[in-house]
Amino acid sequence: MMAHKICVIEGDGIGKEVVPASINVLEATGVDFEFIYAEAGDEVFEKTGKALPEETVEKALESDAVFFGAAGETAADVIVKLRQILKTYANVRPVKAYKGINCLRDDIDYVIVRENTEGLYKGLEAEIDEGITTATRVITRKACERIFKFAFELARDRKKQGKEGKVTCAHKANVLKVTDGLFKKVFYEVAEEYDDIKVEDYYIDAMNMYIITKPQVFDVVVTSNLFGDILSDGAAGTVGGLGLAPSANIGDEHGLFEPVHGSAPDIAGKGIANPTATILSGVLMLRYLKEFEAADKIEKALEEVLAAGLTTPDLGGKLNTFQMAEEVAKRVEK
Ligand code: GGG
Repeated sequence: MMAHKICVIEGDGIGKEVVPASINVLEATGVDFEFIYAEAGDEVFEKTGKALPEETVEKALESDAVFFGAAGETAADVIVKLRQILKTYANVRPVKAYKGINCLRDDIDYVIVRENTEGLYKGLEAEIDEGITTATRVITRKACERIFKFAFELARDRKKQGKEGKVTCAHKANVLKVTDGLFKKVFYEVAEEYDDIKVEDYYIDAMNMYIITKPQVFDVVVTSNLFGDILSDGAAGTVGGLGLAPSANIGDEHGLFEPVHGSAPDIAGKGIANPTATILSGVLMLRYLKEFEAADKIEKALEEVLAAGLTTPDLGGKLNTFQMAEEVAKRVEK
């Protein structure tokens, strides 16, 4: 077996802490990795004037997967750009309650699927006149069909594992009549190909309430780019916070794995960032690489560590980032 070639981009702030800590956990599995390090973000922008150097893009394109930390002020030119370059059109953000964590309910287990290539994050902003700015929201039939098919296939896979088999579409079609009008229309068209999967749709503002008032009813939630970015941070708050929220960016040719959180400049350098979101992103990466046994081992070890309260201070524990990751690694090695 060839080693899995992983492009590692720590990025900014706490990315420089949670990524190396999580790599220690990945290495504890014994899976053969070749880690190739690359730079991106605010720091490299200050040094070179480029937030996403060409060399980094080349390394990302040549790798089997990208393991990313956090973006800061240059997020639009780094992580949003990289997802577009790699054509990772589905941003998969699991929302799951783990034992030992103070969650809204202990039966929360759903996945937000965020369209990752267009919407308001297409980057089409302009100052059309002094004090008048615009942003163009791009919603195309092609990207809608692709993301809805992805969401329905995911719901089918989850149904096989005992989940309900339901896709909820979140949009604002009553106000954004043209763009979200198309989004909602294509959702129901694609749904016709999946008569084994239940469907429903909500306005994004109502959805924002429902992830708090009835999070246990959701299975797969699909939405557009900006709505998904906002919704998933709120959802993370219902299961212990951003320190526990992983994500996978999936395309037909590439996969990029990163915690949902950003660079957290308020705690960067203090060694107290929670590595869980990045460790779980590593679990998603292992499943993408078909290393299922190693993925299950890490998730089980992490569950034990969380349940035992061997955590960073955000979860009430006394450990630092590397100590918490080490507790997971020790249990993986056993
Ligand atoms: N690891 C994710 C990250 O760096 N997030 C910072 C951010 O601003 N991201 C924008 C986005 O997820 O679209």
